[in-house]
Amino acid sequence: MSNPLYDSLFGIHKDNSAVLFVDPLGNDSITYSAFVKRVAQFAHAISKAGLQPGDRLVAQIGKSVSSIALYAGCVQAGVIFLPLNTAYTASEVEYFLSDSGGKLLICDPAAEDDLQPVASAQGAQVLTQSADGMSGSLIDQVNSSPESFETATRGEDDLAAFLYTSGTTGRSKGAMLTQENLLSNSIALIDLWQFTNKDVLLHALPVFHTHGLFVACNITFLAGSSMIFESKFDTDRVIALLPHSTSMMGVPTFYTRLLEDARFDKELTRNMRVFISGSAPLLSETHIQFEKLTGHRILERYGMTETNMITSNPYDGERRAGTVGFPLPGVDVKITDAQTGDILPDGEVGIIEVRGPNVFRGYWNMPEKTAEELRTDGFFITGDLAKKDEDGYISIVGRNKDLIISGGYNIYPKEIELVLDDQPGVKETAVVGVPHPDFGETVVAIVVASDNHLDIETLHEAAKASLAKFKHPKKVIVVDSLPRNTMGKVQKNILRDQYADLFA
Ligand code: MLC
Ligand code: AMP
Repeated sequence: MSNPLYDSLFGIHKDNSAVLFVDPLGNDSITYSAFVKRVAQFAHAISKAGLQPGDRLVAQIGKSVSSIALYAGCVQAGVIFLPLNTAYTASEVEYFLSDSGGKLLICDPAAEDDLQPVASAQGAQVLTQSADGMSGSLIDQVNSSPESFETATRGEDDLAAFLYTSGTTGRSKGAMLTQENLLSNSIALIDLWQFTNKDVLLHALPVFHTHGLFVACNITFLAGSSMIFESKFDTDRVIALLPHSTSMMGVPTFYTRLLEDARFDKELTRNMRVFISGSAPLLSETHIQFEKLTGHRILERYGMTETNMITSNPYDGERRAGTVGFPLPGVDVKITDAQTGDILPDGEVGIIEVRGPNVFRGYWNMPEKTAEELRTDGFFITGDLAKKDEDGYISIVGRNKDLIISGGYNIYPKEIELVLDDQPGVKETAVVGVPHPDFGETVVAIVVASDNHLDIETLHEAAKASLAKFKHPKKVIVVDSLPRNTMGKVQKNILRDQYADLFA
Protein backbone atom coordinates (compact mmCIF):
# COMPACT_ATOMS: atom_id res chain seq x y z
CA MET A 1 0.00 0.00 0.00
CA SER A 2 1.77 3.13 -1.07
CA ASN A 3 1.33 6.45 -2.74
CA PRO A 4 4.82 7.76 -3.58
CA LEU A 5 3.82 11.39 -4.11
CA TYR A 6 1.72 11.63 -0.95
CA ASP A 7 4.24 9.69 1.12
CA SER A 8 7.20 11.83 -0.01
CA LEU A 9 5.56 15.23 0.11
CA PHE A 10 3.11 15.01 3.00
CA GLY A 11 3.17 11.60 4.72
CA ILE A 12 6.67 12.13 6.08
CA HIS A 13 5.51 15.24 7.95
CA LYS A 14 2.77 13.65 10.09
CA ASP A 15 4.47 14.40 13.40
CA ASN A 16 6.52 17.36 12.26
CA SER A 17 6.11 20.37 14.52
CA ALA A 18 8.14 22.62 12.20
CA VAL A 19 6.33 25.56 10.63
CA LEU A 20 5.20 25.09 7.03
CA PHE A 21 3.27 28.32 6.45
CA VAL A 22 5.08 31.08 8.31
CA ASP A 23 3.48 34.46 8.90
CA PRO A 24 6.24 36.86 10.00
CA LEU A 25 3.92 39.90 10.07
CA GLY A 26 0.98 38.19 11.81
CA ASN A 27 -0.10 35.21 13.90
CA ASP A 28 -1.23 32.70 11.31
CA SER A 29 1.66 30.27 11.12
CA ILE A 30 0.75 26.61 10.50
CA THR A 31 2.88 23.59 11.35
CA TYR A 32 3.43 20.62 9.07
CA SER A 33 1.52 18.28 11.38
CA ALA A 34 -1.49 20.62 11.51
CA PHE A 35 -1.42 20.90 7.71
CA VAL A 36 -1.28 17.11 7.24
CA LYS A 37 -4.41 16.76 9.41
CA ARG A 38 -6.15 19.42 7.33
CA VAL A 39 -5.15 17.55 4.16
CA ALA A 40 -6.80 14.39 5.50
CA GLN A 41 -10.00 16.37 6.11
CA PHE A 42 -9.92 17.58 2.48
CA ALA A 43 -9.32 14.01 1.28
CA HIS A 44 -12.42 12.91 3.22
CA ALA A 45 -14.55 15.70 1.75
CA ILE A 46 -13.38 14.81 -1.77
CA SER A 47 -14.22 11.13 -1.23
CA LYS A 48 -17.54 11.99 0.39
CA ALA A 49 -18.42 13.87 -2.79
CA GLY A 50 -18.15 10.50 -4.56
CA LEU A 51 -14.77 10.90 -6.26
CA GLN A 52 -12.72 7.74 -6.77
CA PRO A 53 -9.02 7.45 -7.57
CA GLY A 54 -8.46 8.58 -11.18
CA ASP A 55 -11.46 10.96 -11.21
CA ARG A 56 -10.80 14.62 -12.01
CA LEU A 57 -11.43 17.49 -9.59
CA VAL A 58 -11.47 20.92 -11.25
CA ALA A 59 -10.61 23.87 -8.99
CA GLN A 60 -10.96 27.56 -9.77
CA ILE A 61 -10.20 29.10 -6.41
CA GLY A 62 -8.16 31.88 -4.84
CA LYS A 63 -4.70 31.23 -3.42
CA SER A 64 -4.81 30.23 0.24
CA VAL A 65 -3.57 27.49 2.55
CA SER A 66 -6.84 25.69 1.76
CA SER A 67 -6.10 25.68 -1.95
CA ILE A 68 -2.86 23.81 -1.25
CA ALA A 69 -4.62 21.47 1.20
CA LEU A 70 -7.12 20.75 -1.59
CA TYR A 71 -4.27 19.82 -3.95
CA ALA A 72 -2.69 17.64 -1.27
CA GLY A 73 -6.09 16.10 -0.42
CA CYS A 74 -6.47 15.08 -4.06
CA VAL A 75 -3.05 13.42 -3.95
CA GLN A 76 -4.02 11.55 -0.77
CA ALA A 77 -7.38 10.46 -2.22
CA GLY A 78 -5.78 9.49 -5.55
CA VAL A 79 -7.89 12.06 -7.39
CA ILE A 80 -6.45 13.96 -10.38
CA PHE A 81 -6.10 17.65 -9.53
CA LEU A 82 -6.94 20.16 -12.27
CA PRO A 83 -6.33 23.76 -11.16
CA LEU A 84 -7.57 26.68 -13.27
CA ASN A 85 -6.49 30.30 -13.54
CA THR A 86 -8.91 32.41 -11.48
CA ALA A 87 -9.09 34.86 -14.40
CA TYR A 88 -10.81 32.33 -16.69
CA THR A 89 -14.36 33.21 -17.74
CA ALA A 90 -17.32 30.84 -17.35
CA SER A 91 -17.06 29.81 -21.00
CA GLU A 92 -13.38 28.93 -20.57
CA VAL A 93 -14.19 26.90 -17.42
CA GLU A 94 -16.95 25.10 -19.32
CA TYR A 95 -14.41 23.87 -21.87
CA PHE A 96 -11.97 22.57 -19.24
CA LEU A 97 -14.72 20.83 -17.30
CA SER A 98 -16.23 19.13 -20.32
CA ASP A 99 -12.91 18.21 -21.94
CA SER A 100 -11.52 16.69 -18.76
CA GLY A 101 -14.78 15.01 -17.73
CA GLY A 102 -14.33 16.60 -14.30
CA LYS A 103 -16.73 15.19 -11.68
CA LEU A 104 -16.45 17.97 -9.13
CA LEU A 105 -15.91 21.69 -9.61
CA ILE A 106 -14.66 23.77 -6.69
CA CYS A 107 -15.22 27.49 -7.19
CA ASP A 108 -15.58 30.71 -5.24
CA PRO A 109 -19.04 31.18 -3.68
CA ALA A 110 -19.36 34.41 -5.71
CA ALA A 111 -18.96 32.46 -8.96
CA GLU A 112 -21.38 29.65 -8.04
CA ASP A 113 -24.43 31.12 -9.81
CA ASP A 114 -22.48 31.50 -13.06
CA LEU A 115 -20.76 28.13 -12.90
CA GLN A 116 -23.55 25.90 -11.55
CA PRO A 117 -25.34 25.71 -14.96
CA VAL A 118 -22.01 25.05 -16.67
CA ALA A 119 -21.28 22.19 -14.26
CA SER A 120 -24.82 20.77 -14.37
CA ALA A 121 -24.64 20.61 -18.15
CA GLN A 122 -21.57 18.36 -17.74
CA GLY A 123 -23.08 16.29 -14.95
CA ALA A 124 -20.54 17.66 -12.46
CA GLN A 125 -21.25 18.75 -8.89
CA VAL A 126 -20.21 22.11 -7.48
CA LEU A 127 -18.81 22.85 -4.03
CA THR A 128 -17.42 26.22 -2.98
CA GLN A 129 -14.36 27.58 -1.26
CA SER A 130 -13.90 31.29 -0.56
CA ALA A 131 -10.78 33.17 -1.70
CA ASP A 132 -9.33 33.10 1.83
CA GLY A 133 -10.12 29.37 2.06
CA MET A 134 -12.11 29.83 5.28
CA SER A 135 -15.71 29.30 4.12
CA GLY A 136 -17.94 27.70 1.50
CA SER A 137 -19.78 24.41 1.12
CA LEU A 138 -16.54 22.43 0.62
CA ILE A 139 -15.04 23.96 3.75
CA ASP A 140 -18.18 23.01 5.75
CA GLN A 141 -17.62 19.39 4.69
CA VAL A 142 -13.91 19.64 5.48
CA ASN A 143 -14.50 21.09 8.95
CA SER A 144 -16.72 18.18 9.93
CA SER A 145 -14.37 15.46 8.62
CA PRO A 146 -11.91 13.29 10.59
CA GLU A 147 -8.25 14.31 10.74
CA SER A 148 -6.86 11.10 9.37
CA PHE A 149 -7.54 9.37 6.06
CA GLU A 150 -6.51 6.06 4.60
CA THR A 151 -4.24 7.16 1.77
CA ALA A 152 -5.28 5.81 -1.64
CA THR A 153 -2.79 3.41 -3.17
CA ARG A 154 -1.18 4.89 -6.28
CA GLY A 155 1.89 4.08 -8.33
CA GLU A 156 4.49 6.32 -9.93
CA ASP A 157 2.80 5.96 -13.32
CA ASP A 158 -0.60 7.02 -12.05
CA LEU A 159 -1.82 10.46 -13.02
CA ALA A 160 -1.64 13.14 -10.34
CA ALA A 161 -2.64 16.30 -12.21
CA PHE A 162 -3.91 17.72 -15.47
CA LEU A 163 -2.66 21.17 -16.40
CA TYR A 164 -4.24 22.74 -19.45
CA THR A 165 -2.00 24.56 -21.90
CA SER A 166 -3.23 26.44 -24.93
CA GLY A 167 -2.14 25.53 -28.40
CA THR A 168 -1.65 27.01 -31.84
CA THR A 169 -5.11 25.83 -32.91
CA GLY A 170 -6.75 27.80 -30.10
CA ARG A 171 -7.94 24.61 -28.35
CA SER A 172 -6.38 23.98 -24.95
CA LYS A 173 -4.82 20.61 -24.25
CA GLY A 174 -4.81 18.78 -20.93
CA ALA A 175 -1.23 17.77 -20.11
CA MET A 176 -1.34 14.53 -18.11
CA LEU A 177 1.25 14.54 -15.32
CA THR A 178 2.10 11.46 -13.32
CA GLN A 179 3.31 11.11 -9.76
CA GLU A 180 6.77 10.30 -11.15
CA ASN A 181 6.82 13.45 -13.32
CA LEU A 182 6.24 15.66 -10.29
CA LEU A 183 8.32 13.79 -7.77
CA SER A 184 11.42 13.20 -9.90
CA ASN A 185 11.56 16.88 -10.81
CA SER A 186 11.26 18.12 -7.23
CA ILE A 187 13.92 15.68 -6.05
CA ALA A 188 16.31 16.93 -8.77
CA LEU A 189 15.59 20.57 -7.96
CA ILE A 190 16.00 20.53 -4.19
CA ASP A 191 19.36 18.94 -4.65
CA LEU A 192 20.40 21.36 -7.38
CA TRP A 193 19.16 24.50 -5.63
CA GLN A 194 20.16 23.21 -2.16
CA PHE A 195 16.81 23.67 -0.42
CA THR A 196 16.78 22.49 3.22
CA ASN A 197 14.52 22.75 6.24
CA LYS A 198 16.29 26.05 7.07
CA ASP A 199 14.77 27.75 4.02
CA VAL A 200 11.91 30.23 4.04
CA LEU A 201 10.50 30.65 0.55
CA LEU A 202 8.75 33.93 -0.25
CA HIS A 203 5.88 32.55 -2.35
CA ALA A 204 4.05 35.22 -4.38
CA LEU A 205 3.24 33.21 -7.53
CA PRO A 206 -0.19 31.94 -8.51
CA VAL A 207 -0.76 28.28 -7.60
CA PHE A 208 -2.64 27.11 -10.69
CA HIS A 209 0.52 26.64 -12.81
CA THR A 210 3.62 24.47 -12.71
CA HIS A 211 5.84 27.24 -11.37
CA GLY A 212 3.90 28.24 -8.24
CA LEU A 213 2.35 24.84 -7.52
CA PHE A 214 4.79 22.12 -8.40
CA VAL A 215 8.16 23.84 -8.45
CA ALA A 216 7.64 26.09 -5.43
CA CYS A 217 5.29 24.06 -3.20
CA ASN A 218 6.52 20.54 -3.91
CA ILE A 219 10.11 21.57 -3.25
CA THR A 220 9.07 23.16 0.04
CA PHE A 221 7.25 20.00 1.23
CA LEU A 222 10.02 17.70 0.15
CA ALA A 223 12.75 19.78 1.80
CA GLY A 224 10.64 20.41 4.91
CA SER A 225 11.14 24.17 4.47
CA SER A 226 8.77 27.03 5.31
CA MET A 227 6.81 29.30 2.98
CA ILE A 228 5.59 32.84 3.38
CA PHE A 229 2.43 32.44 1.35
CA GLU A 230 1.27 35.65 -0.32
CA SER A 231 -2.04 35.74 -2.21
CA LYS A 232 -0.33 37.57 -5.09
CA PHE A 233 2.77 39.58 -5.94
CA ASP A 234 2.42 42.94 -4.24
CA THR A 235 5.60 45.02 -4.28
CA ASP A 236 4.96 46.64 -0.86
CA ARG A 237 4.35 43.27 0.81
CA VAL A 238 7.32 41.63 -0.88
CA ILE A 239 9.60 44.45 0.26
CA ALA A 240 8.31 44.07 3.83
CA LEU A 241 8.76 40.28 3.75
CA LEU A 242 12.13 39.91 2.02
CA PRO A 243 14.15 40.35 5.24
CA HIS A 244 12.25 37.35 6.68
CA SER A 245 12.98 35.12 3.67
CA THR A 246 15.87 33.07 2.35
CA SER A 247 14.61 32.35 -1.16
CA MET A 248 12.17 33.52 -3.80
CA MET A 249 10.90 32.13 -7.09
CA GLY A 250 9.41 34.50 -9.61
CA VAL A 251 8.70 35.46 -13.19
CA PRO A 252 10.90 38.26 -14.62
CA THR A 253 8.15 40.85 -13.93
CA PHE A 254 8.74 40.30 -10.18
CA TYR A 255 12.38 41.29 -10.56
CA THR A 256 11.79 44.27 -12.85
CA ARG A 257 9.12 45.59 -10.48
CA LEU A 258 11.49 45.28 -7.51
CA LEU A 259 14.28 47.02 -9.40
CA GLU A 260 11.98 49.92 -10.19
CA ASP A 261 11.21 50.49 -6.52
CA ALA A 262 13.50 52.94 -4.75
CA ARG A 263 13.14 51.02 -1.45
CA PHE A 264 14.62 47.84 -2.91
CA ASP A 265 18.29 47.60 -1.94
CA LYS A 266 21.03 45.24 -0.81
CA GLU A 267 20.10 45.51 2.87
CA LEU A 268 16.60 44.13 2.19
CA THR A 269 18.10 40.99 0.67
CA ARG A 270 20.59 40.38 3.49
CA ASN A 271 19.01 37.07 4.55
CA MET A 272 18.36 35.86 1.03
CA ARG A 273 20.16 32.78 -0.23
CA VAL A 274 18.77 32.56 -3.75
CA PHE A 275 16.48 34.36 -6.24
CA ILE A 276 15.18 32.04 -8.97
CA SER A 277 13.56 33.18 -12.23
CA GLY A 278 11.65 31.36 -14.93
CA SER A 279 8.51 30.99 -17.08
CA ALA A 280 9.60 33.80 -19.40
CA PRO A 281 12.91 35.21 -20.64
CA LEU A 282 14.88 37.22 -18.11
CA LEU A 283 16.65 40.04 -19.91
CA SER A 284 20.43 40.04 -19.42
CA GLU A 285 20.12 43.66 -18.44
CA THR A 286 17.75 42.75 -15.56
CA HIS A 287 20.19 40.06 -14.41
CA ILE A 288 23.11 42.51 -14.44
CA GLN A 289 21.20 45.38 -12.80
CA PHE A 290 19.97 43.02 -10.07
CA GLU A 291 23.48 41.87 -9.26
CA LYS A 292 24.76 45.44 -9.23
CA LEU A 293 22.15 46.49 -6.70
CA THR A 294 21.98 43.44 -4.43
CA GLY A 295 25.08 41.36 -5.09
CA HIS A 296 22.80 38.40 -5.96
CA ARG A 297 22.98 36.73 -9.36
CA ILE A 298 19.47 35.59 -10.25
CA LEU A 299 19.41 31.84 -10.94
CA GLU A 300 17.50 31.38 -14.20
CA ARG A 301 15.93 28.08 -15.13
CA TYR A 302 13.69 26.91 -17.98
CA GLY A 303 10.65 24.65 -18.02
CA MET A 304 7.24 23.90 -19.40
CA THR A 305 3.92 22.59 -18.21
CA GLU A 306 4.42 19.36 -20.17
CA THR A 307 7.92 18.72 -18.91
CA ASN A 308 8.25 20.42 -15.53
CA MET A 309 11.73 21.93 -15.25
CA ILE A 310 14.20 21.09 -17.99
CA THR A 311 17.36 23.14 -17.45
CA SER A 312 18.85 25.33 -14.74
CA ASN A 313 21.85 27.51 -14.15
CA PRO A 314 24.11 26.08 -11.46
CA TYR A 315 23.77 26.96 -7.79
CA ASP A 316 27.51 26.72 -7.24
CA GLY A 317 29.26 27.83 -10.36
CA GLU A 318 28.67 30.58 -12.86
CA ARG A 319 25.07 31.70 -13.36
CA ARG A 320 25.37 33.05 -16.86
CA ALA A 321 23.08 35.96 -17.81
CA GLY A 322 20.93 35.32 -20.88
CA THR A 323 21.20 31.54 -20.50
CA VAL A 324 19.05 28.90 -18.83
CA GLY A 325 22.02 26.75 -17.86
CA PHE A 326 22.33 22.99 -18.21
CA PRO A 327 19.90 20.04 -18.41
CA LEU A 328 18.77 18.82 -14.96
CA PRO A 329 20.32 15.54 -13.79
CA GLY A 330 18.48 12.63 -15.39
CA VAL A 331 17.02 14.83 -18.15
CA ASP A 332 18.20 14.48 -21.78
CA VAL A 333 18.12 17.61 -23.91
CA LYS A 334 18.98 17.87 -27.60
CA ILE A 335 18.81 20.77 -30.03
CA THR A 336 17.50 19.64 -33.37
CA ASP A 337 16.75 20.80 -36.88
CA ALA A 338 13.04 21.68 -37.13
CA GLN A 339 12.65 19.94 -40.50
CA THR A 340 14.76 16.80 -40.13
CA GLY A 341 14.88 16.28 -36.36
CA ASP A 342 18.67 15.79 -36.62
CA ILE A 343 20.86 16.95 -33.73
CA LEU A 344 22.60 20.24 -34.58
CA PRO A 345 26.23 21.15 -33.78
CA ASP A 346 26.83 23.42 -30.76
CA GLY A 347 26.22 27.09 -31.52
CA GLU A 348 23.49 26.45 -34.10
CA VAL A 349 19.90 27.44 -33.37
CA GLY A 350 17.32 24.63 -33.34
CA ILE A 351 14.36 23.24 -31.42
CA ILE A 352 14.84 22.00 -27.88
CA GLU A 353 13.71 18.43 -27.39
CA VAL A 354 13.59 16.83 -23.96
CA ARG A 355 13.27 13.32 -22.54
CA GLY A 356 13.26 12.08 -18.96
CA PRO A 357 11.12 11.12 -15.96
CA ASN A 358 9.86 14.72 -15.90
CA VAL A 359 8.13 14.48 -19.30
CA PHE A 360 4.32 14.15 -19.29
CA ARG A 361 2.35 11.17 -20.61
CA GLY A 362 0.54 13.03 -23.39
CA TYR A 363 -2.51 15.21 -23.89
CA TRP A 364 -5.78 13.95 -22.46
CA ASN A 365 -7.98 12.50 -25.20
CA MET A 366 -5.79 13.96 -27.95
CA PRO A 367 -3.69 11.10 -29.36
CA GLU A 368 -2.95 12.98 -32.61
CA LYS A 369 -1.70 16.08 -30.81
CA THR A 370 0.34 13.89 -28.50
CA ALA A 371 1.90 12.09 -31.46
CA GLU A 372 2.79 15.43 -33.10
CA GLU A 373 4.76 16.64 -30.09
CA LEU A 374 5.92 13.53 -28.24
CA ARG A 375 8.18 11.27 -30.29
CA THR A 376 7.92 7.50 -29.92
CA ASP A 377 11.45 7.46 -28.43
CA GLY A 378 10.19 9.68 -25.58
CA PHE A 379 11.56 13.06 -26.73
CA PHE A 380 9.09 15.94 -26.40
CA ILE A 381 9.35 18.71 -28.99
CA THR A 382 9.10 21.93 -26.98
CA GLY A 383 8.79 24.42 -29.84
CA ASP A 384 11.38 26.64 -28.15
CA LEU A 385 14.37 27.75 -30.20
CA ALA A 386 17.72 27.47 -28.49
CA LYS A 387 21.45 27.07 -28.89
CA LYS A 388 24.21 25.63 -26.75
CA ASP A 389 27.50 27.44 -26.22
CA GLU A 390 30.96 25.87 -26.01
CA ASP A 391 30.62 25.44 -22.23
CA GLY A 392 27.26 23.68 -22.53
CA TYR A 393 25.08 26.61 -21.39
CA ILE A 394 21.76 26.68 -23.25
CA SER A 395 20.14 29.96 -24.34
CA ILE A 396 16.53 30.28 -25.43
CA VAL A 397 16.63 32.54 -28.47
CA GLY A 398 13.02 32.46 -29.64
CA ARG A 399 10.00 30.26 -30.29
CA ASN A 400 8.97 28.13 -33.21
CA LYS A 401 5.37 28.44 -31.98
CA ASP A 402 2.94 31.33 -32.23
CA LEU A 403 2.95 32.11 -28.53
CA ILE A 404 2.95 35.29 -26.43
CA ILE A 405 4.27 35.20 -22.85
CA SER A 406 2.86 38.08 -20.83
CA GLY A 407 3.99 38.37 -17.23
CA GLY A 408 4.70 34.62 -17.28
CA TYR A 409 1.26 33.67 -18.65
CA ASN A 410 1.11 31.89 -22.00
CA ILE A 411 -1.28 33.29 -24.55
CA TYR A 412 -1.90 31.69 -27.93
CA PRO A 413 -2.90 34.36 -30.49
CA LYS A 414 -5.24 31.97 -32.32
CA GLU A 415 -7.62 31.88 -29.37
CA ILE A 416 -7.99 35.68 -29.46
CA GLU A 417 -8.14 35.84 -33.27
CA LEU A 418 -11.05 33.37 -33.28
CA VAL A 419 -13.04 35.63 -30.92
CA LEU A 420 -12.26 38.85 -32.79
CA ASP A 421 -12.83 37.35 -36.25
CA ASP A 422 -16.41 36.55 -35.20
CA GLN A 423 -17.29 40.18 -34.55
CA PRO A 424 -19.33 42.34 -36.98
CA GLY A 425 -17.26 44.51 -39.31
CA VAL A 426 -14.13 42.34 -38.97
CA LYS A 427 -12.59 40.86 -42.09
CA GLU A 428 -9.53 39.34 -40.46
CA THR A 429 -7.17 39.78 -37.53
CA ALA A 430 -3.61 39.03 -36.54
CA VAL A 431 -2.73 38.98 -32.85
CA VAL A 432 0.93 39.48 -31.95
CA GLY A 433 3.06 39.99 -28.86
CA VAL A 434 5.10 43.18 -28.60
CA PRO A 435 7.66 44.20 -25.97
CA HIS A 436 6.17 45.60 -22.76
CA PRO A 437 8.17 47.17 -19.92
CA ASP A 438 6.23 45.41 -17.13
CA PHE A 439 4.93 42.15 -18.65
CA GLY A 440 7.88 41.47 -20.98
CA GLU A 441 5.45 41.02 -23.87
CA THR A 442 1.85 42.07 -24.30
CA VAL A 443 -1.05 41.40 -26.66
CA VAL A 444 -1.82 43.66 -29.65
CA ALA A 445 -4.57 42.92 -32.18
CA ILE A 446 -4.15 44.12 -35.76
CA VAL A 447 -7.55 44.21 -37.45
CA VAL A 448 -8.71 44.60 -41.04
CA ALA A 449 -12.31 45.88 -41.35
CA SER A 450 -14.77 44.25 -43.73
CA ASP A 451 -16.88 47.39 -43.96
CA ASN A 452 -17.19 50.72 -42.17
CA HIS A 453 -19.23 49.29 -39.28
CA LEU A 454 -16.22 48.18 -37.28
CA ASP A 455 -16.48 49.34 -33.67
CA ILE A 456 -13.31 48.83 -31.65
CA GLU A 457 -15.24 48.94 -28.37
CA THR A 458 -17.23 45.87 -29.53
CA LEU A 459 -13.96 44.01 -29.96
CA HIS A 460 -12.87 44.82 -26.42
CA GLU A 461 -16.31 43.78 -25.12
CA ALA A 462 -16.14 40.49 -27.04
CA ALA A 463 -12.74 39.73 -25.52
CA LYS A 464 -14.08 40.57 -22.07
CA ALA A 465 -17.06 38.25 -22.48
CA SER A 466 -15.14 35.15 -23.34
CA LEU A 467 -11.45 35.48 -22.49
CA ALA A 468 -9.50 35.83 -19.25
CA LYS A 469 -8.32 39.39 -18.66
CA PHE A 470 -4.62 38.72 -19.18
CA LYS A 471 -5.45 37.64 -22.77
CA HIS A 472 -7.27 40.87 -23.68
CA PRO A 473 -5.52 42.96 -26.34
CA LYS A 474 -3.93 45.95 -24.63
CA LYS A 475 -4.31 47.71 -27.98
CA VAL A 476 -6.40 47.21 -31.15
CA ILE A 477 -4.99 48.71 -34.35
CA VAL A 478 -7.03 48.92 -37.57
CA VAL A 479 -5.11 48.56 -40.84
CA ASP A 480 -6.06 48.26 -44.52
CA SER A 481 -4.41 44.88 -45.01
CA LEU A 482 -2.09 42.38 -43.34
CA PRO A 483 1.40 41.68 -44.72
CA ARG A 484 1.55 38.25 -46.38
CA ASN A 485 4.26 36.11 -47.91
CA THR A 486 4.02 34.56 -51.37
CA MET A 487 2.19 31.56 -49.88
CA GLY A 488 -0.48 33.94 -48.52
CA LYS A 489 0.58 33.41 -44.88
CA VAL A 490 0.37 36.44 -42.58
CA GLN A 491 3.89 37.66 -41.75
CA LYS A 492 3.59 38.24 -38.03
CA ASN A 493 7.30 39.00 -37.76
CA ILE A 494 6.72 42.14 -39.85
CA LEU A 495 3.85 43.20 -37.57
CA ARG A 496 5.93 42.53 -34.44
CA ASP A 497 8.74 44.71 -35.84
CA GLN A 498 6.34 47.42 -36.95
CA TYR A 499 4.72 47.75 -33.51
CA ALA A 500 7.79 46.95 -31.39
CA ASP A 501 7.88 50.43 -29.85
CA LEU A 502 4.17 50.72 -29.05
CA PHE A 503 4.74 50.47 -25.28
CA ALA A 504 8.36 51.68 -25.18
C1 MLC B 1 -2.49 40.62 -14.67
N1 MLC B 1 -2.90 41.26 -15.79
C2 MLC B 1 -2.15 40.86 -16.81
C3 MLC B 1 -1.25 39.91 -16.27
N2 MLC B 1 -1.49 39.78 -14.95
N3 MLC B 1 -2.14 41.21 -18.11
C4 MLC B 1 -1.25 40.62 -18.90
N4 MLC B 1 -0.37 39.71 -18.45
C5 MLC B 1 -0.35 39.32 -17.15
N5 MLC B 1 0.52 38.40 -16.72
C6 MLC B 1 -3.92 42.28 -15.96
C7 MLC B 1 -4.72 42.54 -14.73
O1 MLC B 1 -5.92 41.80 -14.85
C8 MLC B 1 -4.94 44.05 -14.78
O2 MLC B 1 -5.97 44.38 -15.65
C9 MLC B 1 -3.70 44.57 -15.40
O3 MLC B 1 -3.21 43.49 -16.20
C10 MLC B 1 -2.63 45.01 -14.46
O4 MLC B 1 -2.65 44.17 -13.35
P1 MLC B 1 -1.54 44.18 -12.25
O5 MLC B 1 -2.19 44.49 -10.95
O6 MLC B 1 -0.38 45.00 -12.67
O7 MLC B 1 -1.14 42.67 -12.33
P2 MLC B 1 -0.78 41.76 -11.16
O8 MLC B 1 -2.00 41.27 -10.51
O9 MLC B 1 0.25 42.46 -10.33
O10 MLC B 1 -0.14 40.52 -11.93
C11 MLC B 1 1.04 40.60 -12.68
C12 MLC B 1 1.91 39.40 -12.34
C13 MLC B 1 1.04 38.14 -12.47
C14 MLC B 1 3.08 39.38 -13.30
C15 MLC B 1 2.44 39.54 -10.92
O11 MLC B 1 0.50 38.06 -13.78
C16 MLC B 1 1.77 36.90 -12.12
O12 MLC B 1 1.89 36.52 -10.95
N6 MLC B 1 2.28 36.17 -13.14
C17 MLC B 1 2.94 34.89 -12.94
C18 MLC B 1 2.41 33.89 -13.92
C19 MLC B 1 2.98 32.50 -13.67
O13 MLC B 1 3.06 31.99 -12.55
N7 MLC B 1 3.40 31.81 -14.72
C20 MLC B 1 3.99 30.48 -14.62
C21 MLC B 1 3.39 29.57 -15.66
S1 MLC B 1 4.19 27.97 -15.60
P3 MLC B 1 -6.81 45.73 -15.47
O14 MLC B 1 -7.53 45.83 -16.77
O15 MLC B 1 -7.67 45.47 -14.29
O16 MLC B 1 -5.83 46.85 -15.26
C22 MLC B 1 5.35 28.04 -16.82
C23 MLC B 1 6.37 26.97 -16.84
C24 MLC B 1 7.63 27.50 -16.23
O17 MLC B 1 5.41 28.98 -17.54
O18 MLC B 1 8.70 27.38 -16.82
O19 MLC B 1 7.51 28.04 -15.14
P1 AMP C 1 3.92 26.95 -20.12
O1 AMP C 1 3.36 26.29 -21.33
O2 AMP C 1 3.01 27.92 -19.47
O3 AMP C 1 4.40 25.93 -19.23
O4 AMP C 1 5.15 27.81 -20.60
C1 AMP C 1 6.31 27.21 -21.06
C2 AMP C 1 7.07 28.13 -21.95
O5 AMP C 1 7.58 29.23 -21.19
C3 AMP C 1 8.27 27.49 -22.57
O6 AMP C 1 7.95 26.71 -23.70
C4 AMP C 1 9.13 28.69 -22.90
O7 AMP C 1 8.71 29.26 -24.12
C5 AMP C 1 8.80 29.65 -21.76
N1 AMP C 1 9.84 29.69 -20.73
C6 AMP C 1 9.88 29.08 -19.52
N2 AMP C 1 11.01 29.41 -18.86
C7 AMP C 1 11.71 30.24 -19.67
C8 AMP C 1 12.96 30.92 -19.57
N3 AMP C 1 13.73 30.86 -18.48
N4 AMP C 1 13.37 31.68 -20.63
C9 AMP C 1 12.62 31.78 -21.74
N5 AMP C 1 11.42 31.17 -21.89
C10 AMP C 1 10.97 30.42 -20.87
